[in-house]
Amino acid sequence: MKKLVDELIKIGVKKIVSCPGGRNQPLLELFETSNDFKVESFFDERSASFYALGLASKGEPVVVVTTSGSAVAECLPAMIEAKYQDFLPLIVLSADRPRELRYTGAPQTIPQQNIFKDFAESLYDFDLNEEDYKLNDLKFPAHINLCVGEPNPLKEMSLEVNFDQIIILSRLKPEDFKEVKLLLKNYKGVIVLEALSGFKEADFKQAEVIRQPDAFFLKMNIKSFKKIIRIGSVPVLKAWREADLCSSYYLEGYFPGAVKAKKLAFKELKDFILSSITNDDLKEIKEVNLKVKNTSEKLKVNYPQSEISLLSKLVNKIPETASLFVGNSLPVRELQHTEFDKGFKIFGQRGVNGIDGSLSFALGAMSDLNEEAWVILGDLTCLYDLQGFWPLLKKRKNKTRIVVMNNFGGQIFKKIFDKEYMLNGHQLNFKALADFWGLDYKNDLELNSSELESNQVLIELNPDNKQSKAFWTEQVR
Ligand SMILES: Cc1ncc(C[n+]2csc(CCOP(=O)(O)OP(=O)(O)O)c2C)c(N)n1
Repeated sequence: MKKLVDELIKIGVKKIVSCPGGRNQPLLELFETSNDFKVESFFDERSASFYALGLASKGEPVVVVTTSGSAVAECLPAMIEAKYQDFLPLIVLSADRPRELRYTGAPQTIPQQNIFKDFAESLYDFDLNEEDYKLNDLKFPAHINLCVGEPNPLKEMSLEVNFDQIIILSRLKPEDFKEVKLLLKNYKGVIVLEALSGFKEADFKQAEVIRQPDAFFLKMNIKSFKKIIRIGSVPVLKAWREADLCSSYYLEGYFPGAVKAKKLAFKELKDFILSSITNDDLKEIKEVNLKVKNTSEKLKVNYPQSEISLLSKLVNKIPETASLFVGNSLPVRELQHTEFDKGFKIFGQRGVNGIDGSLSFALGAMSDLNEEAWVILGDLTCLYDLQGFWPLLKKRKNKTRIVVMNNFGGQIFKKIFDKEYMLNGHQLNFKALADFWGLDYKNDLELNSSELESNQVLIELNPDNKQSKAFWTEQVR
């Protein structure tokens, strides 16, 4: 990777516009620790690439560095403008998942190597393990796609297979909801119940239901299960990515791009599940599950201002009849820890896990409802879609509550990498934004329902980042 950076120095790159994400962190580390570059950080790839284009219009090549998925796609308009403004020297450098994951349905993996093919004059597709990073015949604008692996802590764990099967139940299309509920009503095995599934624990009285899978699978290797049956769309749970796709089964219609996992039509899934009712002794699983639950209940008391505690209190206030959208990245993960047992109509944006367009998606998905619509977003996710409030100018039938979990930057990356340059930290608050769009503003969770009378409210929550960190650290201990 260092060789690629040297190539960039050779062609005269001095300015880097960085858009942090999980995948491009090793690249950003190289740019940040080099004295050869001036690095400016953005969270919105569309603005970042136009900013880079403005810099490039002065003549020197400028690189915008993105993570994978829709983040790369957000650079398309600037790439188009670069070409049609007489080939301005813009370079989009995108990090990609390892090549072997292409076309496997792995999360945040889209075929992005040719995404600018009609507009970039040079396209390169490198793999981290390749020696040769030569930018031969470079013409502008250019796209360099770089496949980067990511460390996999679960690979270190023992590979003993102790249990037969586990079901991961995530978000379903409305037309499949009832049938799946019926199918699993008397199931006696283990079900991971994702928060976005919209099911309640009480829907599966016979099963051992895991509600906090991220914590659970840190204590138990997902590879202890011989078969992993995925019902619904891409799980939020990270560990399922570690599972061997050859042992994975999924319901037809939900796993775009998968080639190795085994597809089952609903009828086959039904036969498969009913014929393989597991005889596993679930004692160990029950113990781990209980331990995870008890720990998180204790932590909610000990750290009342942590994000998970605030989210738990919030979810308790939301009427069961409401619809709920939960954004990436921490909010949706944290919802998995709140153990709410309400059958919300629930939405997320987990196709490629983008933080772009979330508010707009949410308001579209929840338009024309009679019941309350709740939207929970991280601060950068909200800022990414500032104009997404637009539909609220027209009178909507339902009450809309937009909750911003303002932890002052992309704290997900502080949690994973503990590097300031990944954070896009800020001191902004959202009161002025509420005023601008004519929404009521609250920033206290001790709201009583009369305070939530008005039709459209923006609620800003400011968690204590130290408490949030302590919660996570102790939860996974
Ligand atoms: C379009 C797009 N660009 C970049 C990313 C990488 N990314 C994932 S989470 C995140 C930060 C989110 O910050 P915030 O909304 O404040 O939520 P929190 O850090 O609290 O999870 C970013 C930039 C992404 N998922 N989608």
